[in-house]
Amino acid sequence: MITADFHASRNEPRRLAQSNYDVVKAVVEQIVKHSPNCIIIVVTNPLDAMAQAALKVSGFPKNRVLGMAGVLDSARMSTFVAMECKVSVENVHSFVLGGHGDDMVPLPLFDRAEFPPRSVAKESIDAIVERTRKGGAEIVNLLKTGSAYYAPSAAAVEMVKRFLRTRKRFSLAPLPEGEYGIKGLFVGVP
Ligand code: 2OP
Repeated sequence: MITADFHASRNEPRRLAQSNYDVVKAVVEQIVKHSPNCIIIVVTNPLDAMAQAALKVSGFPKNRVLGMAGVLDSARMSTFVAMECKVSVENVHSFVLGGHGDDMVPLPLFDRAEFPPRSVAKESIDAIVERTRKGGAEIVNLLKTGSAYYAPSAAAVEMVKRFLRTRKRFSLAPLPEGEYGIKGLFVGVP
């Protein structure tokens, strides 16, 4: 797992890419040296650019370099849904697709929740979608310096567990080659 969100928020992708590229490159070189058969899960922002960098520097096939997006963002969305509906977060399953940033696509699939359907006002749904999109930035702004370490770390661990223990569907950010009509970008897909 690579995580190195130094110095800048994900809303400043150019500056972030410049400061994080060297870190990602150095870490990936060590990964390749010491663990040549591993799967790399890139957590570093800007996610697409850093996953591209990890793929290139590692020389790994694309099925061994993945971005960690959906699990983190879905967990945040589930939290907000649970707070709104006053149910346990354990009973909410959310799905967030697309890029990891303010343009991500949180899907308000409340019908998938394992609790009796209840009407959620459109304004509340819109607020949940918006807060999910800006969840990382919200934490970064609260911390003032550094990045949102805890949720990304927990989400990366959760992603590894799902790889190893379940075949349950979840979203991650691979490099599609035309699947879902997407090519050449690390974005969240099912
Ligand atoms: C996050 O979403 C900052 O991208 C980081 O926690």
